[in-house]
Order: sequence, then C-alpha cells, then structure tokens
Amino acid sequence: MTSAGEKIVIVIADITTLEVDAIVNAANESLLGGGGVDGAIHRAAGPGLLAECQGLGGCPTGDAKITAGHRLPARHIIHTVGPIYRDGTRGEPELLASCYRRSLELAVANDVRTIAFPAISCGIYGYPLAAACTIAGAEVTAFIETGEAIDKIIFCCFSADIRAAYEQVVKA
Ligand code: AR6
Repeated sequence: MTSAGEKIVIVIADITTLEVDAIVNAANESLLGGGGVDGAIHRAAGPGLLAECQGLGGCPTGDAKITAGHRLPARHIIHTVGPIYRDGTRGEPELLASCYRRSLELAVANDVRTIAFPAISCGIYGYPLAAACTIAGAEVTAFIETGEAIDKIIFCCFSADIRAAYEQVVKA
C-alpha cells in the first residue's frame, strides 16, 4: 500500500516542458488564451490548441475541459478555470477545490496516469498562496486515497517561494 505522499512531487519548472500524460492549464472561462501560464501553454502548444479550444464553448469556473497537447511533450492539456479571489467569502475555496477534483476526474477518465498542476488562481487571479496550496494539497491527497488509477501528481512551481508554500502542506 502506497501513501498519498509517495505519488505527489513538487518541482520548480516551466510546466510546458514537462513530459507527463497531462498538464493542467489555469485558464479563464473563454478558454481562448490569456496571460500567465495560459499564455505560455498556448505559445508552446501552437495555433492548433486555440483552434481546438474554439470548439469547446468555454468552461465555467470550478470546472475543467480536456484537449490534446498539440506541440507540447504532454499528450493532453486539462484546462480548468480557477476563481478570481476577492475576499475568500464568495465561494472561492470551494471553487478552487472543485478545479482540482474535476481535473483529476477528467484525467482518470482519459487514462492519464501522470499529471502536473500549476498553482491555479495564484497569479493574475490573486488567490493567497498558502491558502491555495492547502486546498490543492488536501484535494490531491483525498483523490489519491480514493484509490483512483493515478501514478504521479506534480505540483509545478514557477519559483522557489511557491515550492516552499507547497512544502508546508504536502508531506514529501
Ligand atoms: N509554468 C508553471 N507555472 C507558471 C508558468 C509556467 N510557464 N507561468 C506562470 N506560472 P496565472 P491564474 C504560475 O496568472 O492566477 C490568465 O490570463 C504563476 O507563477 O497563470 O489562475 C488566464 O487566461 C502562478 O503561480 O493563473 C486567466 O485569465 C500560477 O502559474 C488568468 O490568467 C498561476 O498564475 C488566470 O489566473
């Protein structure tokens, strides 16, 4: 029996370079690209990604949709829409938790065994980092403990301070 911690990895990297079954994009409801990690993913994946996204009809906050990886090393991209943080009382924690759950459900449904998440909502959408990492760690751990077929979940951090925040909440 493996503990959840054995399947969780924290790395500092540009998520577009990771060789995993799926990377997660912190998108907006249009799914038509933007700044931050979304912009980086669209640039690296190429125009085929935007063309595929145009057929998806957007995505509500807290939900997720899947596309091919196009020019990325990852086979799939799971686009999820995190909440814009206001004061924490507008359903933000539940919506952020839902992003992780829905992304992992879609992953399993598409035979994804290795998946990398950026710190959803922690950039342009302003979610406080420590609070977001606590939610991410709890959701991912709970999902692994359900026994679903997932081998590795990577928290992909863009900087050392983000990695330190994950290390506070995830027992490596
Ligand atoms: N690899 C890994 N992490 C990254 C990368 C990268 N290449 N680039 C940025 N990050 P953000 P949000 C980190 O702003 O807060 C877009 O315009 C970044 O340091 O990308 O959910 C969308 O279209 C931060 O920790 O996403 C939406 O409109 C984390 O990724 C809006 O931004 C998330 O920051 C979504 O805002």
